[in-house]
Amino acid sequence: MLDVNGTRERHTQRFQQQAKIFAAPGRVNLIGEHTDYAEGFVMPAAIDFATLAAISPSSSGSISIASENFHDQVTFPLHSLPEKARHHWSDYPLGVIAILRDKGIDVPAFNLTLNGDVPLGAGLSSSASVEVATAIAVLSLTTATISLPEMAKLCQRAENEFVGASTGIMDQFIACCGAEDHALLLDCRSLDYRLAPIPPTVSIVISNSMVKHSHAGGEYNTRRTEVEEGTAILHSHRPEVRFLRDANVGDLEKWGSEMPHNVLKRVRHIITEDDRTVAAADALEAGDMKTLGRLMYEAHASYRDDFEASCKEADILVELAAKEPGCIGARLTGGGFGGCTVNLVEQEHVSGFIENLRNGYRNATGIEADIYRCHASAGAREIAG
Ligand code: GAF
Repeated sequence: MLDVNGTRERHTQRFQQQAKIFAAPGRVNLIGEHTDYAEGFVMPAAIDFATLAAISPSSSGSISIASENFHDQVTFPLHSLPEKARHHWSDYPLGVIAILRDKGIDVPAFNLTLNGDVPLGAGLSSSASVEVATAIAVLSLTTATISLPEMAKLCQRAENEFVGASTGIMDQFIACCGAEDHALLLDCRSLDYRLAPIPPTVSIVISNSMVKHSHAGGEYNTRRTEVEEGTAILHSHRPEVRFLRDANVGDLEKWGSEMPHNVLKRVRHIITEDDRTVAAADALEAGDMKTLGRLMYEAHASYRDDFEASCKEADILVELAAKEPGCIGARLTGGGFGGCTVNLVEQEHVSGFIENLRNGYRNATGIEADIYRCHASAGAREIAG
């Protein structure tokens, strides 16, 4: 439950000012993993975990950013803001400010309090929610008019150029443009999207393997490099293949043998994942939950076997979920190498599902999983008040 009143009060106590409050959600990706930077398709939903940003203008000539989660505060004069990441929680909001300024936006002095309940390091996009909450709050103090998709691109730049993680557009985009009760099919090339309603009879259950996930670790960037290596081989034969979005399974049959085996597998995951993701959106829109579930299981197998981005704990969670009555589909969600699985579960079975999954996981691994029943939520917004 987002602590809007508490965040507002603590901002007032800390800075002696009334704040405006903004929220930006975390996300769960239903399908389409590591396809965003290959200009392909993803289908995430925003969730009801979010970062709150309480902001007020300041006459001090400085910016102060307090984090309730880290029990810490940083202050810098506007004329000497950090120019690069310091491996500190404040890299994310400071990165956003650096990019806004780089874009020519006149960022005034301000006081900002950040307070989030997106589990950290769980693959639910806590970083994007911090970036987007910061962006929408800071922009409210300026005269700039920036659309939500544009804001997503600026926040992605903050993560790529300032924080130094080579991530795609998915997380920032859904944090900006998510919609209540809907998943969002995003074309990561054109940034066109369509919203697909999640039937009210279906619940999103997220199970945290408790294995920590991080983009800052080398694995995400290594996968990206492998994907680029495979793309370059296909491009040398078919110059119109600039990203794997442009490639198909036939290309792999012709030229896959020129790739190192690991590269071939990464490329195969992405090419087939794009097809699965578009098919999954069609299935969701048609109310064909059986097909959607099958595609989610296939996506997990591809993520595990071809992309090799799963971990044994996530595999156990998916295997256990698949045996449960009412489980439509399950897979590891997000950047991989730990984090959470997403499960679509028929509402009437949710309580039993959660209990059995928790017990089964404890018996198999000795780990106590955090399991969240989530709700597809709205993207970045001001909280009235
Ligand atoms: C992380 C990244 F931030 C996204 O851009 C995306 O690549 C995802 O991993 C994998 O699908 O969340």
